[in-house]
Amino acid sequence: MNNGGAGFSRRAFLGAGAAIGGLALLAPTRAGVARAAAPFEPTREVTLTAGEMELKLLGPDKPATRILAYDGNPFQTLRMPRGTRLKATFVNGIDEGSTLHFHGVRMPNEYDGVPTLTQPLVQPGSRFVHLLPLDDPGTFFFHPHCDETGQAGMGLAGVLIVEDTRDPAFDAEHVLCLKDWRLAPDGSFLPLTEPEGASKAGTFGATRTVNGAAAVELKAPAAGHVRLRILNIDSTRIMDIGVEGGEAWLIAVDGHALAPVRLDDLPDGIWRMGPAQRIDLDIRMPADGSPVTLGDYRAADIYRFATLTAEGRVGKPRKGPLALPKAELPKPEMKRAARLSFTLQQATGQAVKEIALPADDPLAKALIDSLCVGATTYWGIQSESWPTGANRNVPPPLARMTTGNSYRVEIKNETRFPHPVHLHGHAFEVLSSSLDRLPRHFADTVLVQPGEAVEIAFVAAPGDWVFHCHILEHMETGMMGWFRIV
Ligand SMILES: [Cu+2]
Repeated sequence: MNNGGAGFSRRAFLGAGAAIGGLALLAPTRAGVARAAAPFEPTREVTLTAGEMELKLLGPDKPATRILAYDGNPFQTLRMPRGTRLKATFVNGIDEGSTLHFHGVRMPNEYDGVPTLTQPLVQPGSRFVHLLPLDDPGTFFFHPHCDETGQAGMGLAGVLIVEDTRDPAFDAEHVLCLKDWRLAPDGSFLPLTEPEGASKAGTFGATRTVNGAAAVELKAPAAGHVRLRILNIDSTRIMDIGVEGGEAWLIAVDGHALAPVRLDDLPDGIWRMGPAQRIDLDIRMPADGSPVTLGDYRAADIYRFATLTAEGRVGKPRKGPLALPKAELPKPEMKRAARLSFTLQQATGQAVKEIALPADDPLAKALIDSLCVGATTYWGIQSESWPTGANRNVPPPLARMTTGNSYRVEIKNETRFPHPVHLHGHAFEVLSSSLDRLPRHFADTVLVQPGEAVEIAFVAAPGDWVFHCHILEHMETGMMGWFRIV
């Protein structure tokens, strides 16, 4: 498999059985704190097998591309009701190690899918069982958490929709997965990462798609309300999502409901979405049957990816917005919250420390040879970098926190590039932005612009949770740390 030109073969890990065995022994005790007292009784079981398949990304009469997908479906989409107890078995059918991470889902730490920190790498032909209580409704997704630039870059991702029977009835609903691809004219992949990109804004694809096509045409009744679940599953690209021709409201961010915001009332009339971020929109179709278009307005050359065409007409038009039920998430206690601050940094030579865990920490021993690491360090958080290249020492946690306590965390971006910052295992409240551009909302990933400081707050859940940039090349070249919550 193409490992994206990162100059580092993940196959080297195949010989690391001893270290992985050691970690497997550690896992039950390390994760014990997160285990719920009640036995987990699955109400739904799925198997997700990662493998290769062909998809015509360049066009119907052009050569096909061998992409990666779960169960032979590009962006395999699962739907299940809120309250589901999901047993998801990940089967690794590709030829390098992988794991499965359910992005944005609050869960016991042991099922979080971060190799070395929460579980061993799943070797080719092996499997790992995730037991997930799906108590939060919303639009989530899942993807590997090792060699993400390579595996997710080649398409390995799926959608998890947790439905809520209390939601208002929409007249139509569509899911839109936005991702670009780095393809040569013969359909093969170009290198998925290059130093010029990894050290700056990222290595961009030139073939832009929505649900694997250049654009889609969707149906909705005139005067009806359409729910659009839009996912940015690109490795790199930040998108400015805008709507023309109909009224549009932002009704959820990263799956979590917020008080509806008219898109036109946001700065520039767009919602800026970094990799891994999702939004739900309520779009009211024009009564006269005219179409609505959706686009990414970030570049002068607008990418119009979807057209909503009227088909039929609703009997009783409803005004908007159709708000979702209020998100039921742990509410941080602002008065008692401890304050922390982390700075996103560009790593220049010695600027990033190489500090290891204490040698007697059992985790440190288990990490050797089993990390999914990039080739070079370009980035850091608070003067620490996730291991890259020959440095296999995981830094100490960025913070040690106490389960159930509230934390108010400032994220400052001192670099010249935007970073979508993701915290595993939590839904945090985005409180404020120094650029004053964000409404207050819950999220699992927040985009922090150059020079911006964003403040988030959350109630700490037990476990070792990574905190990282979701521009995959930034993550793999150092911009990842972790919180230890006990
Ligand atoms: Cu970044």
